[in-house]
Amino acid sequence: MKTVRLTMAQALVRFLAAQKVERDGAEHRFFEGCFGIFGHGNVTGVGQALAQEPNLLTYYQARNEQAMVHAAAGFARMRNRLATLACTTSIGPGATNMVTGAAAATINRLPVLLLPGDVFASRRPDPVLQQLEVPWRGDVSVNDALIPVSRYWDRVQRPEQLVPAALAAMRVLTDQADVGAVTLALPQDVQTEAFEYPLELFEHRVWHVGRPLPDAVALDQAADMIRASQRPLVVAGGGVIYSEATEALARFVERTGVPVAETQAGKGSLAYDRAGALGAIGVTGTLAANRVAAAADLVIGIGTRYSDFTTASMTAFAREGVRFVNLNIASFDAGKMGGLPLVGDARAGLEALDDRLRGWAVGAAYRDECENLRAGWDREVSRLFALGHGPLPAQSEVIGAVNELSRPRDVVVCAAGSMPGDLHKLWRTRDPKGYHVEYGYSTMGYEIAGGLGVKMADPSREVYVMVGDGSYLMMSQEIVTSIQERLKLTIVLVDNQGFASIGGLSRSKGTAGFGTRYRYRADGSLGDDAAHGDGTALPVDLALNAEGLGAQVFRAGNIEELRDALTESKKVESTVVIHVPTDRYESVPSYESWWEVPVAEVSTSDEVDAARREHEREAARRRWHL
Ligand SMILES: Cc1ncc(C[n+]2csc(CCOP(=O)(O)OP(=O)(O)O)c2C)c(N)n1
Ligand SMILES: [Mg+2]
Repeated sequence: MKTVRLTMAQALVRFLAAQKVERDGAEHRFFEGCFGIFGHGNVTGVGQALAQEPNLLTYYQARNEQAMVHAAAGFARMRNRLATLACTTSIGPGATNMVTGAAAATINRLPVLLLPGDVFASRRPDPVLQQLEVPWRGDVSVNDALIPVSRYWDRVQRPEQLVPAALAAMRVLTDQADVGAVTLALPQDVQTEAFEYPLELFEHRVWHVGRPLPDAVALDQAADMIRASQRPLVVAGGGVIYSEATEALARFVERTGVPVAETQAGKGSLAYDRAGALGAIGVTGTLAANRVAAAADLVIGIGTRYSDFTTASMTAFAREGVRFVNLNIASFDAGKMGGLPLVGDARAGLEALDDRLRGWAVGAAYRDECENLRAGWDREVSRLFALGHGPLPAQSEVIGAVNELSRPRDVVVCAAGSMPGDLHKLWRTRDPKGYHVEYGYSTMGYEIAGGLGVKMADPSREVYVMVGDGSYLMMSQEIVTSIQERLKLTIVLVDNQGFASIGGLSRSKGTAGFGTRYRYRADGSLGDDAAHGDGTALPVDLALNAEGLGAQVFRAGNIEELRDALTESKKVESTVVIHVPTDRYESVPSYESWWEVPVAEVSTSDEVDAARREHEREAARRRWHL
């Protein structure tokens, strides 16, 4: 067997550069590059390897390790999980900064490869700078914190261990059911140790991503259930988009008349103006989708993991005897809601169902009812887009302006705060990849970093990052990276002076918005209103901050100025930040839905007690789906 003498890090970089993925006959690289922040734990290992052969794997510098994992995840999502970026860090804080990014990737079922440095395998210089010492165990390091948030985790203690570890990592990263963050912890000494690696390890290796069909008997059973139903509803999750099943779904809907409701990850499965498109479902759902869900007798979940936002904390599907058929590549998800599991690829499964349902369609009355609800919802969106609220605009108007002034193929990116819910309800999605809201982990700080990954994955599209002031303050530094890489982002910074979403939640539960507004401390104050404290705003200028990071900044005081800025920003070549203040108290209502958030059973406040009683009334609507 031919071998080549390389350090473990050099071998790893060569291996990563040689990995390919193929689906439907289209073959391409799996790793398009490697993000990294160097420290003593990787600069002379993985860093040396990347520097020695820079053409193998493009190196991207980031500002923060969490952010670079978000960027890699955003990239992978945009590429329908068929490509990603690796992330190399030093040991210690650089490594643990990735924990949040890893959790977000794993929860959203997105492939990212994390390569944290680790303490010396030899243990000779222990405790090395940044090493966690655990008196009761010798083989613990901070990288163990990545175990629960990784779908595969290994520590490469000897150079030859890289061979099985690298192959195992690729299996998980390309397995559509198992996918998530993969961590290979790399002790800093082992990274630099040489070994005679088999040359075959570095040959191009193609990982086939298949389209497995669900079991034929289960498909027959599912088709029987659908034929027997009067009011079926498809709940489209992220799996529809990742499997590129949106056209198959559109054909299915056209033929059968079964309407479609979308989860956050599934938004974009069916263009907003197609017959049968009921839009968002659940807590942040449309009136159309939530009405149809409440009366559905059969729910066909496709590629959804049924989060509480989708099921409205188990209150959305209210009809007695409602049944579920779940088409999902992961048996774990297919088995939820007591449903009939169809374990397989979304597109292949949908086509197989479609074949079995030839000649069948829902009744005309149901089709009409859904169409009326869809049209009614569209009018509600138009109303919210043109509220004319003042003096500060409402957030729905800001969303409307961005939606109207962006092109169909452009991408809107968001993650946390009050905007994901409003975007889920209101955004008119025209392209399957046009809507990118991270709402599995709802990570404050994902927005700009994730948006950067989206832009890297498809530079032909404009990327509109919608970020709240809170998220901006948590993680905006990748603006610098976007400028360095000449990857333009259009960032709409919606400034409502604090955590408006949680403030609203707090007020609705009797706790007056405690701790959610940016104001100087006022002793003894409970609420977030000026009336409670001294009410003085902080001398913070986020637009100036963005300017300082190198962005071209537009300050929009109202909707007209926002529209002008959006138009002007199209002519700018590098990253733009449009700062727009909004009215934190003017929010989009909820449409016949409920989210379970616990309320204190005893308190000294009448408001909290009332909220608790309300909570108990609503909680009584929760269903078991068995
Ligand atoms: C990292 C992180 N910390 C805390 C939360 C809880 N949380 C959700 S939304 C939110 C406030 C977000 O503020 P902002 O970005 O200004 O958006 P707004 O609520 O004002 O729309 C908080 C604290 C979170 N989702 N992520
Ligand atoms: Mg805010």
